[in-house]
Amino acid sequence: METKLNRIHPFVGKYLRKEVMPHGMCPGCGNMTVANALIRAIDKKFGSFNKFVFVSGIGCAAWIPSPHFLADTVHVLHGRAIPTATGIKLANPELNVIVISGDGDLAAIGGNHLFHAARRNMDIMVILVNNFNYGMTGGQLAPTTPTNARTITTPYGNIEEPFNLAKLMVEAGANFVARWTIIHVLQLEKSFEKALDMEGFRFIEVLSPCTTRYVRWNLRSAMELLDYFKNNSVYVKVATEEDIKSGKIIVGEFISRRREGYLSRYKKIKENALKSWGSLS
Ligand SMILES: Cc1ncc(C[n+]2csc(CCOP(=O)(O)OP(=O)(O)O)c2C)c(N)n1
Repeated sequence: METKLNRIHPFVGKYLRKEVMPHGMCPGCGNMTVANALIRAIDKKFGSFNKFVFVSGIGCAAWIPSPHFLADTVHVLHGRAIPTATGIKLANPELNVIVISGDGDLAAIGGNHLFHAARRNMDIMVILVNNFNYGMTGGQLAPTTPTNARTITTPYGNIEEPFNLAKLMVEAGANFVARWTIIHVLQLEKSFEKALDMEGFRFIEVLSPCTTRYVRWNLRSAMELLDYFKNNSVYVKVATEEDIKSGKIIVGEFISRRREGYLSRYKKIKENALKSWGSLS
């Protein structure tokens, strides 16, 4: 039946489940902007979710694919999206495996998995939605919370330094690393397109407003954060040392390289071992 929702967006019913539309994200949240950019990239390159698996942990960002995507999705234990995605990719290398989750899920409880998947150059794509706090559970401090920012667990300001995740992923060994904010929708879509074509570990960080938690503790409105993103984002290619030190948000591609992915190396090692030993049992 033709419903009002079908008419509103052609993705509903093809890529997004009708039953969960309109979605339950807070007004002003960036999560569905990320979903939109990703679906547009996949639609352009593949035309469907066929052969895609989306894996997420726990948190609001983890809800982007599950329950919203009309696709094969796996919603796993908090922090364990990357090992699950790794297992899926190793079991069936033909699948495109994409992890979508939050900064808390992927860089706090799941931090170890993130760094090692990048080091292995595991053939998965990871989209980390960084809203600077644990949104779902009430806005607690995360490893990405800016210094001095207020959260429910740091009401007088955060003492710690946040991780620079994009930089860390480059150092750890990822093939592709980009960072955008949710106002850079077209650039984000282009980065998704590019990453979809590559092997190895691909990491895309998206800075996004958590309107009900982080924004409420630190700013007057989500618009103020969007303005901040707009006025303080500097493309990585033109960023100077002064920009980095001045607290600007460095956006753009951090790295794009063609190091051999884990699966290709695994295949070669297996073939060589079989040649030498005849059988691996
Ligand atoms: C083992 C375990 N510890 C803690 C929790 C509680 N918990 C649920 S979501 C979450 C943090 C999510 O933060 P983030 O990944 O940044 O997602 P957001 O909600 O901000 O999008 C926590 C601590 C849990 N579900 N399981």
